[in-house]
Amino acid sequence: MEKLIITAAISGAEVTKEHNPNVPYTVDEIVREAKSAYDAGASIIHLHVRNDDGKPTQDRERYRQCIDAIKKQCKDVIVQPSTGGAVGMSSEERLQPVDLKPEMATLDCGTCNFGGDEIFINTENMIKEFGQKMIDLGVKPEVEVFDKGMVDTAIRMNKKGFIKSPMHFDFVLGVNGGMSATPRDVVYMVESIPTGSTFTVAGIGRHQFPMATLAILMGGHVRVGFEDNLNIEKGVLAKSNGELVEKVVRIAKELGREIATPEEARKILNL
Ligand code: KMH
Ligand code: ZN
Repeated sequence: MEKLIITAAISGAEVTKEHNPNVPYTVDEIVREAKSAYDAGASIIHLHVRNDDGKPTQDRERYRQCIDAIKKQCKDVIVQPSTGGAVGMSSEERLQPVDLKPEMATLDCGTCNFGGDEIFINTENMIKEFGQKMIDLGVKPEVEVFDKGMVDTAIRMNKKGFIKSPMHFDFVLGVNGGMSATPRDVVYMVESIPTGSTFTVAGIGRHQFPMATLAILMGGHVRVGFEDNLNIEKGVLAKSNGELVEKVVRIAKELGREIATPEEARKILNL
């Protein structure tokens, strides 16, 4: 089996210090969390940035500042900015970090409910615009899908030339409004992606470690981090993103799966 790529989604846009005081807002806090994850074995940092008061922003310069600061501490890490941003942001706002030509960025392939009255909007034209911009700037998309219809949309976008092959998917499972997080869901998703694709599984909340374990067993890759889950175990807040990554590394070792370095991750993902 290929080595395991661990992505740490260190910050997100929805979680706050009220949920877990270790959620990072400032540049220094973002770097602290990225370094803890990298030192523990993460090869990719999935990044959302904030203003110092915690408000999510997609500001290009704030991303530049954070990425430069992360790269100083974690030299070879792959930084993958979000183009999802936070619910309600415009396309223009969300696309800003792609101008920095990161190695990767997320490309969300459909609209879904996001709990309460929230709707995370990704129309077909938006997906085309985001996909084309990533092709133009040489950025590899991580195709984020919250249900099976989004896999089908990505495949259509791939056929129309808006996403290049081989595609790399992130199955985000367990969002209120998206697909549930059971072994059956993961098998269905894996069987639905084109041959030659790679995939990561991100389980939300209590689903994080069961989904990670399943992905490890099935030859996929794993995303953990505060964006998706704040607890190291039931009722116990994680002290850092590094602690969440360490737990995945322990599970992977027990199951005989080696951890990919950033260089190895680049080869597996064709970066
Ligand atoms: N914050 C969510 C609305 C992404 O990073 O591409 C969207 C999100 C997806 O987190
Ligand atoms: Zn995200």
